[in-house]
Amino acid sequence: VYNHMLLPTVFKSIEEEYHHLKEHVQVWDVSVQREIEIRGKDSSKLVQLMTSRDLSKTKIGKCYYSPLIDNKGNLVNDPVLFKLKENLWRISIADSDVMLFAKGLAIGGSFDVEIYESKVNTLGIQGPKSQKLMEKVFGKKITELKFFNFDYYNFQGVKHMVSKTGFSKQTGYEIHIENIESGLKLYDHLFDLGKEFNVKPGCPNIIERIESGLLSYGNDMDNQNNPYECGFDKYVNLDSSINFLGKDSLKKIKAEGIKRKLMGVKIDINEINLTKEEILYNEEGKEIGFLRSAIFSPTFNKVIGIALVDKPYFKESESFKIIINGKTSVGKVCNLPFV
Ligand code: THG
Repeated sequence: VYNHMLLPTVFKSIEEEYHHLKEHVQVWDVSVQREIEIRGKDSSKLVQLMTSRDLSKTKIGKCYYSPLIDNKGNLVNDPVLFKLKENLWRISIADSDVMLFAKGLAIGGSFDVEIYESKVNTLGIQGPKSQKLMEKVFGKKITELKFFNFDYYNFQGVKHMVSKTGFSKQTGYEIHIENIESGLKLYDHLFDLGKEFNVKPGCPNIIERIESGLLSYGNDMDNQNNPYECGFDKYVNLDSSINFLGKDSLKKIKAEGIKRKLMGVKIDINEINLTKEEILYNEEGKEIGFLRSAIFSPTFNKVIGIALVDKPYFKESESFKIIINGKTSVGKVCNLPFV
């Protein structure tokens, strides 16, 4: 369950789909990435208030991965922002209720804005052959679209917003469908034209996303974590004159230095079924962190994962012990991404 909707996590097998995603192209229904629109005179002021990323030089047609922060400096969400017009933003959210947070701020601060969940449903086209497929569907012009940009492309007389974004590092696009009728035709068309590229239905793949270091809000981090603990340093702009919630808290956190950090881990076992956060121990049996996501990686031939690791253990090659199903195994901390 993601944003009160169902998101598929696997069709046949996670490993089979992992290999397919890295070689071919997949079509993902990622409409759970609800898109919250903020429109009106104060829209830019409100969106800036919610994120630590400096939006003062943002441009229409560009996308911005931006941590949303509360007054304590903790993460509320980590959406992709789309600047549609000077006074119109779309916030493509991870799994938490951003619309209500935004409305609360807008009401409390008497902002002149309208906030609503748009009727956009997003299709992900991910994999190394995604550009070939998109070119066949939308024409040559789409090959000029750059990473984290969006534009509008014609399909059978209907314009669709397409961004070069997505929750994989295998290159890909997202089609932000507003016209459902055309969207359904487009869906079938993608599978018809995609035959020569071995297109398959898919969904965010946990092996690929962990290897690529794509973090998942609600799994790897949540409202107990600040952006520095998540390695989002480049999305925190404390030195400019922008005004956002938690700015003072983040200045303090930065000055004091973080006490824990999300890191990659490699564990010498061949399978894992993570149902709770498992503790990491050092040689002396001291708790040094906990595992938040994990899966067997056929590429590393061991279990890989993302763990919140305490200072001073959050460094490459630090070894730890972990007890899975009553059996003690060993592992090593590593930097993200894995590949
Ligand atoms: N697509 C869209 N919305 C989303 C997601 C998505 N909302 C929720 C969730 N996924 C947000 N998580 C991420 C995480 C990383 C990236 C995108 C969404 C990503 N990051 C770039 C990188 O790591 O190279 C950074 C881009 C930048 O510098 O701005 O791609 O998948 N629509």
